[in-house]
Amino acid sequence: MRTIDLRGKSFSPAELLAAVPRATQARAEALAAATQIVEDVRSGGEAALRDQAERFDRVTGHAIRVPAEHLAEALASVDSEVRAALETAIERVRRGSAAQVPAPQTTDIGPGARITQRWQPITRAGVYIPGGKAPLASSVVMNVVPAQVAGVTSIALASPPQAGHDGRVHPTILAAAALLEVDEVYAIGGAGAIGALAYGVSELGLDPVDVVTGPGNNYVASAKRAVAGVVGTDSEAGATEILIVADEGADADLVAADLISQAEHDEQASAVLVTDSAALAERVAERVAARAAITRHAERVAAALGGPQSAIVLVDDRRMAESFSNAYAPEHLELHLVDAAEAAGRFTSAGAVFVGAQTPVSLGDYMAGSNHVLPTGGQARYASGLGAYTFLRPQQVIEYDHDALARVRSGVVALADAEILPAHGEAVEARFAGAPGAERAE
Ligand code: HSO
Ligand code: ZN
Repeated sequence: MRTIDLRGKSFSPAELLAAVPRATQARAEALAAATQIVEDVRSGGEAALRDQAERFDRVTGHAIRVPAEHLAEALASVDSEVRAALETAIERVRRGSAAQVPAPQTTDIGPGARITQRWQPITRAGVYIPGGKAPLASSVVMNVVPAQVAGVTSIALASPPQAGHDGRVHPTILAAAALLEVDEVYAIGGAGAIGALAYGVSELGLDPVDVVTGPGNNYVASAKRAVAGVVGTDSEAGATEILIVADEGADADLVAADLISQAEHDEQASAVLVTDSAALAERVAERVAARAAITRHAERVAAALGGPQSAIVLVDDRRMAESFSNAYAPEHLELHLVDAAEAAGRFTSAGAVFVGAQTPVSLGDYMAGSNHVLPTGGQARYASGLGAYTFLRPQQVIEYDHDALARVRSGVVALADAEILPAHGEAVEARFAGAPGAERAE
C-alpha cells in the first residue's frame, strides 16, 4: 500500500478526494450495454433471457422459475452451521430493521385541520443477488428482511443460474431464500434480471415489481439506472470500500485484517487508512504486507491494495482526519480511536459507522443486525444504505373540516389569483354559501 503524506498543508474537500481517487469504471459503455440487455428482455421475454444465460452464464435448458423442490432440497442440504448462522443473522437484521419503520404521526395544524404522516409499504419488491465472485447468501438476508419488515407481501428474487450447479441458482442462496419463505425465485443473472423484474416476463408468470434492490457489478448498477423511473431502486452498491481512522494506540494487526477483509471482495475495492500517527502507519503497512501475502484471495487483495484507490493517508490531527473522511464519504467507516464512541458524532458522511476495535466491518457484513447494502463511490454524502424505508413511501393524509377550511379560505383565493389560477380559488369558494358556484355544491 502506498503512503500519502498530507501533513503540513491545508486542502479543500475536492483536493482531499483527489488524493485517493476511487477506481473508475467504464460507466458509459456499461450503461449502453445494460440498456440494450434490458430492452432485449422487455421485448423478447423468456427467449431473450435464455439467450443471455447461454452467453453470460454458459447455461442452457435450465428452469428459470425455480421449482419449489429445488428450494426445499437446498434447505435440506445446507450445512447446519451455515443454516444456524443464517437464522441468527435473519433474527438480528429483523430487529435492526424494525427501527426503520416510523410510526404514523398526526399533526394538528389548527382546530379541525390535521395532517397524518404515514409510511406505506410498496406492494411488490424484486431483489437481485449476484452469484459471480462470491455467492452472497448474506445479501439475501440483507435485502429480503427489510422488505418483509416494511410490510411488503410479494417478493421476487433473482440470481444467476450457475453452470457448476446444473444451471440452478447457488444452493446457499436458495437455502437463504427458503429460510425466509421467499418462494418466487428466478435463475436469471445480471442486467437481464433487473429488466425482467422491472418489466415482468409474462411467459414465466413474473409480474413487474415496484422496487428493485440488491448489489451487483457495473452492469447490474447500470441496468438499475436504465429502469429508474419505471421502478424504484436502492442506491448503487459498487466495489466495496473501507476507510479506517485510527490513532496511535490502535492495534495495527486488527487494522490490517479489516483493510484486507474488504479488499478481498474485488480488485477495484478501496481500502484506506487515515491516521495522524506515522508510527501506526508504519506498523499497519508491515502487517498488511504480512497478511496479504498469505490470504486466500492474495491476487485480488494485492490488486485492490496496490491500486491508486487504496492508501495509508497521514494527516496532521483528528480534525483533518474528520475532514478527509467526511469528504470521502466511505461505504464503511471504522473508528479505531481511544474516544471512538464520542468521536463518532463528528464523522457525518459514511454508509455505516463501525465504532471501536471490536466492531469490524465483517461483523456488519453478516451478524451485527445492521444492513450491508450500502452506498459506495461517495454516494454516502447524500444516500443511505438499504433499509425497511427503501420499501416504504412516506405519504401525507390531509383532513380539514368546514370551519378549518373557512379559516384559510381567503388565503387560498389570494394565492390562486396571484398565480392566475382562479379555478383553484373557486374550488374553495364553492364550499361556502353565497359564493359564486356554491349552489352547485349545496
Ligand atoms: N462487504 C460487502 C457485503 C458482504 N460481505 C457480503 C460479505 N458478504 C458490501 O458491503
Ligand atoms: Zn464484505
